[in-house]
Amino acid sequence: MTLKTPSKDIQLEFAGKHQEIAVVRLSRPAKRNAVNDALVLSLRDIFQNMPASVRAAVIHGEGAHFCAGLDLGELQERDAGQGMLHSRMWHAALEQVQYGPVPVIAALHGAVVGGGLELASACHIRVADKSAFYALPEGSRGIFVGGGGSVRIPKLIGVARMTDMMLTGRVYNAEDGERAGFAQYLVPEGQAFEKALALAERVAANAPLTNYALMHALPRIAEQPADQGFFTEALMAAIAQSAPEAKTRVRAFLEGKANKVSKD
Ligand code: 1HE
Repeated sequence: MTLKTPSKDIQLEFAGKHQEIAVVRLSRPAKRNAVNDALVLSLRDIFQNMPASVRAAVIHGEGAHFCAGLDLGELQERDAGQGMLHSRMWHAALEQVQYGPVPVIAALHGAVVGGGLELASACHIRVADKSAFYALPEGSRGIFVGGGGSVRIPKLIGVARMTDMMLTGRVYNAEDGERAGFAQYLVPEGQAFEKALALAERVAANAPLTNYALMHALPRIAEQPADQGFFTEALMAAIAQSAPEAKTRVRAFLEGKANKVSKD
């Protein structure tokens, strides 16, 4: 099934046995999936209006690159006030990705740069293939990140690495990028989407409340002082374990009907 979206540069389809996985595709390959205003607003709308049947999402890019970042063609036309509003528009859209209804897995290949890296960093899991490379060319273009990158990217790779990338134009290849923390999975070229979809199917099979806790409670707990974090964790744990689905799943394990943890 395909849904019509406001921008022709972004597509939404559904995959999985029960159409429970949303597949969001940046679809502007001639411009390397550079993100213009219409596209960022459509991204926000897609996550805001996600059908309740969806349990996980995958974001990927059409063509040879995931995303070349902000459409620099539109940048030239903004003054300072408009620039502020524009950045806040990106924040609102990527907030919907990070704190929306379902976990989001980014399938990365080719350029993952500027706003493309900011989008990837708002996702919950990143799978990269060997063609992926990461950069923040804002540094050399005389601008700054504006899509939440200064908040989210240091959480993946640390402030020192991000500062170096922006000051020197350093580009991380796929292997170094995985080691630095950009991606959690590194797969052969051409396989990122397939791997992301397989992970989405596993994520979609979790109890929805567990996924909610991971998306909404964990990042907040991680920002809290330890004493408050422990308390919030206890609240979330109590709520999750009291859900009927948790009781059913634990009983199934005790009765030998659920999968064991296996390293294979
Ligand atoms: C673009 C953009 C773009 C490509 N805005 N038009 N981002 C950047 O600074 C990345 C700039 N892009 C690149 O470095 C390269 O394009 C790539 C490494 C991504 C791909 O290289 P390549 O050789 O495959 O493609 P290309 O020939 O450079 O580009 C193909 C076309 O896409 C070309 O347009 P054409 O009309 O001449 O065919 C490019 O101009 C166009 N294009 N990237 C506009 N970004 C919320 S704040 C976020 C801040 C930022 O993200 S700053 C942007 C950082």
